[in-house]
Amino acid sequence: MVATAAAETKGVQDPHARGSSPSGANGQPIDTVEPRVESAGRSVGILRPEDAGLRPARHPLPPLEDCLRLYEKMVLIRRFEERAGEMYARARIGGFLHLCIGEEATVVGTCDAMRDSDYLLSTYREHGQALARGTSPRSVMAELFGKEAGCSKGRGGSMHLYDAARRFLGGYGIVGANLPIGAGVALACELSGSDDAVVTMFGDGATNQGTFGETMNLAALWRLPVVFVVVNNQFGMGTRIDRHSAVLDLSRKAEGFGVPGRRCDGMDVLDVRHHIREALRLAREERRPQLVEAVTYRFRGHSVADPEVYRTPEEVAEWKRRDPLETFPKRLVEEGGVAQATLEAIDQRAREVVEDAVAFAEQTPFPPLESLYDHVYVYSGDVPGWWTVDERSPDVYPGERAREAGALARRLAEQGAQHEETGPRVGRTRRDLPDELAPGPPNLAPPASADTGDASAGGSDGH
Ligand SMILES: Cc1ncc(C[n+]2csc(CCOP(=O)(O)OP(=O)(O)O)c2C)c(N)n1
Ligand SMILES: [Mg+2]
Repeated sequence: MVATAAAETKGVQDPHARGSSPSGANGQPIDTVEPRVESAGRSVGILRPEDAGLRPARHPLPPLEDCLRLYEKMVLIRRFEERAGEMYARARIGGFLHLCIGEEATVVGTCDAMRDSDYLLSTYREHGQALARGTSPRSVMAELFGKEAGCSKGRGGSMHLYDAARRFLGGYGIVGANLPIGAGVALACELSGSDDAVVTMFGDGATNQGTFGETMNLAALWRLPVVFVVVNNQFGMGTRIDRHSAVLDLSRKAEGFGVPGRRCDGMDVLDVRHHIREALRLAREERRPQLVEAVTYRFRGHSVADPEVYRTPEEVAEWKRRDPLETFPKRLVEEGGVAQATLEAIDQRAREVVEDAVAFAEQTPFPPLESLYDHVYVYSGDVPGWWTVDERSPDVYPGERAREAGALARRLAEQGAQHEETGPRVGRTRRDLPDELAPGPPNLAPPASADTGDASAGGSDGH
């Protein structure tokens, strides 16, 4: 049943095109609730690609050079993230760590369809995007370790990778936050008269955010050169898609705002690349923003701290049978005549690159204490100091000026550095500051806990 509904979306009408009607694809009314798939006696959303109307795609293999590049990137991401997970368990990496293991075909297929001059924005699950765009594994691993040599100078960590040179604009911890920013970058592309385009990737959960509709509306209205990629791994933390979204066919979710969509097999790197290419062509050449839903699955938990009580091992095993790191190389051997030894050498090389990245991240230094406020902007009021943004002044005060402030700034820096050990656990605000700097009653309200539906996942602050 779901397969039928999804198959119909293949021919989704572009609302910009003449003769389109307010009804859905092929003139059919849009159902807000689709039939559920039953699994093990439970009602669930999409469970297998087949249920989403996706048959194992039969795109012919591209030239060998392309095939090996795609495989190499997917393997690098897989090996990188496996090692990152180990490093997190050994407390070499702090904060949160969200792995995209299982989703590599979606990441690599998307990035491979882009030009180097296009812009990419992602979520907190973005190590793969940085690596696929060409950011060095050393600087990504160093960032995870919080080191100065990291691609965000150790300030961002896992969730805030950034590489302006490769036009990778982050890494966003707030669900749905990158949608309007991506549209803004696309508007800048438009206003500057370039033919650069923007790809904004986000999760199935993010399609429920207000920013989703707001962004789709403006993107369609202003005909922005942007492609929205919904990485539908079928869960928002511990909440399955059929418990968080009334519309299960996410490729249609932006239709009412004027952004047509298409669905692809997120476990097939060639299918993803094919659809993103076409979507980018429409966005770039015809100024018609597009949405692409990639149906995929994450093999690991939401973050590394996830007991995964919301799904069964059988379900995970079922999806692992479609692991792109298994199915794609199998095709390369069986249909492309690639020698197994060639693939093994690529894998071995990826392992070595990752080992080198870990060794580099281990030995490279943390940012020096006196640089604590460099590259940091804080809105005034929350944290007092010269390095804040002050709404009463037209100027933005960059962190570098903290040094000019002398001894007091130094005292603040030292207190900040020691805060983990000496500060109160609750609130993490101004309690500890010297009286002369305390800006009024502290806000000690405990952070709101995230609603994770039927099971908890991730860390205490919602990640
Ligand atoms: C605005 C906002 N609300 C809630 C959270 C807590 N949170 C972090 S990740 C997440 C799930 C998002 O799921 P999805 O968009 O499907 O992305 P995925 O993690 O599956 O890649 C939630 C609710 C947040 N970071 N930001
Ligand atoms: Mg998700």
